[in-house]
Amino acid sequence: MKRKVYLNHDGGVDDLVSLFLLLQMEDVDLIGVGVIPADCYLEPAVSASRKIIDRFGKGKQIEVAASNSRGKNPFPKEWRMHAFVVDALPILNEYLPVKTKESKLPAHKHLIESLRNSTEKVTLVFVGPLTDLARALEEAPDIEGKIERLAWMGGTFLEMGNVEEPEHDGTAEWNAFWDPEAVKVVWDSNIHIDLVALESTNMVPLTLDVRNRWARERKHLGVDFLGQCYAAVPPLVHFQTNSTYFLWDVLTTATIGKEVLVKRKEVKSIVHADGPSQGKTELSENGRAVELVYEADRDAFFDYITDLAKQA
Ligand code: AGV
Ligand code: CA
Repeated sequence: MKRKVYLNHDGGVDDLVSLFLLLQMEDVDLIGVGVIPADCYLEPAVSASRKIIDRFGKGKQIEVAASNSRGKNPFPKEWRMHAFVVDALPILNEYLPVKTKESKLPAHKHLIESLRNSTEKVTLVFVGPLTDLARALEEAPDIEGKIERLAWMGGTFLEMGNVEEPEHDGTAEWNAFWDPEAVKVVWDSNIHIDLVALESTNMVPLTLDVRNRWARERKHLGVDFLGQCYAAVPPLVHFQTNSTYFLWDVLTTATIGKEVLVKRKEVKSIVHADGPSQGKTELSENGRAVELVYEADRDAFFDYITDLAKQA
């Protein structure tokens, strides 16, 4: 039987590639998509999402809902620009006008409606901040019973996160930092959480050998699409910088299609909601239990997503 999945993303290159890959997974039934303007600008991210469903969604009718959520700590503008590049790729603009519909509802209400209308429990995949889920839970606590589990790209228990901003101590991961309060709300629920944290995503940087592989195999339309998307962002070459790109969200998505790619263990954690460590997830005996994804099989992961792309 197919698993029902709802995706909420924030328009980065790896967010949009995650949508593309979910559409290729045979045992996944994607029931809806929400787009939040965190690490992106909203219009190109919504537009690119609709075009990806048109082109690579195998005829499925899936609505895209724009979020009206706002965060506490804004993403750098240069990163938010990436969605414009993907939206403009010729591969997504060959068959205009766009057919996939935009929902009339804002993303958090679209999530509530999608869960209430589903006869089966739904797996949530969140690859940006948790704001829309937190708002949905506050507005409609009944939806908790419809959630199978949440796979979230976010958080870390490493000494260093990936936030380099004034007034912050660097211990947080960006999706948690954008809206730390939302993480707290979700932590206070009873939802089962798979936390795809920096521990595992650090093992899947974008490197030149990966890029070159996608170039060699570009005769497959879907592999060409991967290569075109990842041309927009900087790979790891000599050393890691603040801009170095990892396949954070794509690893999160891949765990839905192929669980054996990663290792998990249960940990207990709290979240810092404010102050210089805001967004930091910290191990604590008094914390709530989450399933930490702490390791990834790099080669098997890249083989898996490249093979999936060949099915497009
Ligand atoms: O913290 C990782 C999250 C993921 O959801 N995002 C990017 C992924 O979509 C924020 C982010 C951290 N570092 C970045 C990010 C970078 N160097 N470029 C763009 N986004
Ligand atoms: Ca993201």
